[in-house]
Amino acid sequence: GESKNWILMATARAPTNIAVIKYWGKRDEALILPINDSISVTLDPDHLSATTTVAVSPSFEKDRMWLNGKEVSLSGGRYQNCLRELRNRAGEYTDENKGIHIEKYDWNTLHVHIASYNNFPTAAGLASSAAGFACLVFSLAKLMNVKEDLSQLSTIARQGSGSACRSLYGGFVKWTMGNEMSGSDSIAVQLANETHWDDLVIIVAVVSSRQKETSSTSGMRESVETSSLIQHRAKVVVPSRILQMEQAIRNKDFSSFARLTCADSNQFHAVCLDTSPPILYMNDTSHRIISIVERWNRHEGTPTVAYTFDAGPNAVIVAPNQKVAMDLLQRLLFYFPPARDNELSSYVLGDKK
Ligand code: 2P0
Repeated sequence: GESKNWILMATARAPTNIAVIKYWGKRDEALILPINDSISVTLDPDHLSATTTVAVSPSFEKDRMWLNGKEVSLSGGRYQNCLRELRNRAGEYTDENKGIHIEKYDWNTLHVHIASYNNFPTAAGLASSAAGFACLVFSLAKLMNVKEDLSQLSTIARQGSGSACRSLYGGFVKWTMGNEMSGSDSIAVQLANETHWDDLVIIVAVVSSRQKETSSTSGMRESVETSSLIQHRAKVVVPSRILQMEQAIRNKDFSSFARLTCADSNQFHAVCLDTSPPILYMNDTSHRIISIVERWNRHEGTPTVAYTFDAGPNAVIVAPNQKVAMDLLQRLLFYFPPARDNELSSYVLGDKK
């Protein structure tokens, strides 16, 4: 019979992304279809990224996955949906030297092994599902010889975790909510690549490494079910902000970019507070950071730094350049001296390339 003595591998790396116009709320839970468009910045892959190696061999008896060296279950619906979508699009592969020949339909019986690492401590409480699913989908697509473009792959990554669809591209990315029931037009689109506006600096200030109490998935479900503000946000506020944000990015208009970023973070957290029971992702330290940055911007007369908070207390601060980033960091270190206690440990992640 045929040799089972071969193994084929592929490796990829994908960074996480930070939303400046937030995704919060689904209209379809299974397909992960959002109730509004969102826009994000993809970070430099040297920081906060996932690296995934995937392998296939006839000797593998089932699909398996390891996350940071520990085996995790692939039985969840999201993993299964991604694997099914990729297997449906897999192509044939031949390597005559190694005696490997894989037909399209072979992918339905061949099993894969997936090993993924994050280059940041998972315990830091920083989102990892965006980088993780983007990387998983991209590396498997390479392994399985899937001949689809990134926008098609983004519809698969989206079914792993909504925000993951935005991490397939660098630079500034929009996730368009789409209209189709099938989700075929709920895709990521690159607004500008990583060379555009590359003097922006992103600082992640780790406020707490504790695991968040309400997961994004259940949090946004509860918001959709109970918040009335979320409807106004999705239908009226976000559509107008998306247009303004696209323009600010195109024109590298930092003042507008910062104003919209802060306002959208605050409205997302207002929706959380408007949820019943209320969801409190930010803590006292987060609120102090908002006050410090708001005072800083008022002192300058125009926004010169932006803050944004996701489903947890950690602050993400965007500065227009290294100089402003260093000045702001110095101010933060004055209010949160590292010697005293670990209430806040900030580190610069460099420019967003
Ligand atoms: C975002 N967040 O746009 C928003 C802002 C958190 C706050 O996307 O259920 O992990 O897997 O689609 O993508 C976090 O939610 O949720 C998120 P699922 P996801 O980045």
